[in-house]
Amino acid sequence: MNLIDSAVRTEFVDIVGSAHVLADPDMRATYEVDWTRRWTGTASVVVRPADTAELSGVLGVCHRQRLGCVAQGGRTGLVGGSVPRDGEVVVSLGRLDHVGVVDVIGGQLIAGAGVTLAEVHRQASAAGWAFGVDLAARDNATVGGMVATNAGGMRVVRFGQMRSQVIGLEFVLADGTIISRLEGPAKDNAGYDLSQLMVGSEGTLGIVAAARLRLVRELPVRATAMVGLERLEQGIDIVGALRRSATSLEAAEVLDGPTMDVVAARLGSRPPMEGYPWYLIVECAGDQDPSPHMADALADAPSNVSEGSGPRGSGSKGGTGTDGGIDGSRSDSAVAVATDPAARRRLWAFRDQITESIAQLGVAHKLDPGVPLDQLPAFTEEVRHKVAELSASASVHIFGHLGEGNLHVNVLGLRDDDDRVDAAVLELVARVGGSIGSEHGMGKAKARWLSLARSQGEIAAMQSIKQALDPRGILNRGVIFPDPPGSES
Ligand code: 2HG
Ligand code: ZN
Repeated sequence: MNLIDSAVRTEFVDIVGSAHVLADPDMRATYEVDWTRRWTGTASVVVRPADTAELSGVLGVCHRQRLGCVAQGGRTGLVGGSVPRDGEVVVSLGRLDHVGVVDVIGGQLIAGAGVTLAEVHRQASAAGWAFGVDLAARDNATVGGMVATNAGGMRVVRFGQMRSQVIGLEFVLADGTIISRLEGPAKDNAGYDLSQLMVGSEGTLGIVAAARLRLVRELPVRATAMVGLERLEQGIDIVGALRRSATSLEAAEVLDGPTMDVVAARLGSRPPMEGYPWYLIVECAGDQDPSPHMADALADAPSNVSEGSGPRGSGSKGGTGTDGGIDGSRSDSAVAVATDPAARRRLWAFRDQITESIAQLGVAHKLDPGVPLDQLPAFTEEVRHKVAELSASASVHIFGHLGEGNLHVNVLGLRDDDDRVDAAVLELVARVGGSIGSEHGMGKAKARWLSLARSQGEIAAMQSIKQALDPRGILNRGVIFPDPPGSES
């Protein structure tokens, strides 16, 4: 528990101004809970620096005073990595929201830690470029948090995770030292790449102030398909075939039947086909309409493929989704393809709205395993079986990024502090050689299971790095590494 006396508070006020040092419980409240409502705690104070120099000053005070601190962006990380536990200083990065001019020749953009993903997309697109990472949380997730967690999302299959978009960072070490790699040539191998070390470090090694991001070429024509699957294996085959044959596979997402049901209920609209245990959403892009290239791969779908069908999956030849309507009776086809933007958006709504739809039903336990593709179908069965065995009241929703074998397991109906299901699923993941933190990282939610995922040698090396960069252990205590026995935050 940090004790912040008035002298320390005055130091913060001198750096960021009194309007940006929030000590009043009402003012702190929104910073003390994350998007899921599962992760909450108490901050001694919330400090809101406006730029890198102020951030450095704030960390300098925390370091001198040995005050635990938590960096915070959009609070959409889902594993409790951005909220305080017990009296930490919350360093909110929302005011670092400057976006630089797009480098239209080099295809780059510099964005402050507090810039939302949606804003990065807007700026890139206005300059004739695109950004390679997209998430359903795009309106809230911010650049700093996305870098710190190596965010993935729905286009990893094409462009990789946040790590692949980072050319360089400006960040601040625990003692206030500023490291700036926002300028200079994009290709630079003079020693360790400290920017990349920060990516995925979950705020435990330093705090990101700004990022120099790589942009990608926007392919102008897109086709989105939803496919009803009798078995998950069919989806894996389709994605494999699309990878081999289609011009550019940009997304390969999957959701199970229970998840589709809750999303459809929230949207108040029916998907183009119903009654399947799994639904696949794939998107390809190209300079020309990619849907003809998709047809062969989609032929592996369980029922007839209606090449060029409208989004009802009506089987009509020729038009590619220009009728725009996907509300209506159950399609006689397992495939619906859409090419016009409105129809594509309606298909994507069934994916984009998943997390919100589940949150409406309660506070979910969220896991994000990555499992080798050949093990994935059996793994999902085992997960359902395990959950049913451990809790009669629990319901399971499985969805996620089929391209990477990264599925989200959301379990509703469990007490917040009952982690038997979490433990069982993570042990299962480890047994099949998967990742227990495939996308969201470890946060506080999974720290206690780190040894399932990393060898003793790896953990020791990670701890040496932590010790070197944050010798007083002030940054994001309890995240990634479990607390040593008997310690306090
Ligand atoms: C997604 O893929 C996000 O939509 C959120 O990673 C996953 O809500 C979740 O568990
Ligand atoms: Zn995800």
